[in-house]
Amino acid sequence: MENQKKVMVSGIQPSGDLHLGNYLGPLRHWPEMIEEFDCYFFMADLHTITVRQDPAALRRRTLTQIAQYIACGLDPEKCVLFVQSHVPAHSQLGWVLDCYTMFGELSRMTQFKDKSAKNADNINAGLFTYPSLMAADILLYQPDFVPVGEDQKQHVEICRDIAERFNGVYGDVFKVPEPYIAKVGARIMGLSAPESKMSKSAPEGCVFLMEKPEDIMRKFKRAVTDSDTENPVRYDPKAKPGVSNLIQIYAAATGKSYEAVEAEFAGQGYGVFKSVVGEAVIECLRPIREETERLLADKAYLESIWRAGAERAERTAIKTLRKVYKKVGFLPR
Ligand code: ATP
Ligand code: LTN
Repeated sequence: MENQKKVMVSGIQPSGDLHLGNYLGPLRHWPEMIEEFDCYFFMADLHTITVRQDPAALRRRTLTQIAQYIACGLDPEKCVLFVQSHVPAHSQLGWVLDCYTMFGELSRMTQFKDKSAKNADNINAGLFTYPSLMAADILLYQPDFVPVGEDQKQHVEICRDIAERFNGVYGDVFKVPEPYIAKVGARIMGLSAPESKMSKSAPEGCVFLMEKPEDIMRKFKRAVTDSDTENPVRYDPKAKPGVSNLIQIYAAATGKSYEAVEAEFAGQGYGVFKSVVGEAVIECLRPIREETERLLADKAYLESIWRAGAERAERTAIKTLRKVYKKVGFLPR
């Protein structure tokens, strides 16, 4: 047991095109992990329908996301890539965990409150029980870590509570995982509204991975800064949220420290700074975009990846599901 590799699992919803926040937050770190850990990465399409979707667009984005995972460096030979809805155990365990998740704790979830405010005409039960399905996604694979951005920490915490509650009744069925949040890039803010996180729901301040270089540059040139002329390029998220966010993006895209970035632009104005950050992001994303386009032209290859991924994921998932069914007292088929 001791010598076994540690396990990681994570997913992103194909609810919009992947953006710089998704990339610099969690996704960029995943390829480093596949050498060291047993990793499961999936497209969270079941979660995506908690908000109404256009079916053709959902299919297209799921396909693009698989290509992007691979283009970002997730070698499908070295990790398991799959589509959540292809592995029924997610929904099956999700239902069981619904029965071990409390109304009160679901009501306190920040994401539920935010999304219900944004979708007031469609506050459906799936949006409410989103966290217990996410707990199922995680617990099926008995992982040690769940690499996500800062905003998902609360969901990993409720997953731990659900696992502990279940284990408290039935013994050690689930491993209780830890969130794994990178320091630089944990929360990339929007370019046009740096007080809220970069999100596809505010597209003018959001840089998408597949965007054209000239559009990316235009967004950076328009990025909100401030009127400080004394010592402009300085990391101070409270007093200078826009500038600090650009420093964070540049540091994450180039691997430089905040101090090195401040030194590099000492005495310079925002015009130069914004162009250099834009250029660094364009160069960071260029190979990903090109590789994604190449992969999307070979649908048969992508299909072979998601098929093999679903089989491998299912082999692990079904073991946990069987154990759970037995513990709760379901009659075996
Ligand atoms: P939504 O706009 O619906 O909230 P999103 O664009 O935030 O969606 P998600 O699918 O919720 O994207 O997030 C996928 C992953 O990317 C999660 O691990 C999340 O924590 C991370 N993430 C999303 N936005 C950011 C951001 N701005 N900075 C850092 N990480 C982010
Ligand atoms: N809620 C996550 C997506 C997600 C996820 C998961 C992440 C669904 N299931 C399991 C980690 C582990 C989000 O990124 N919005």
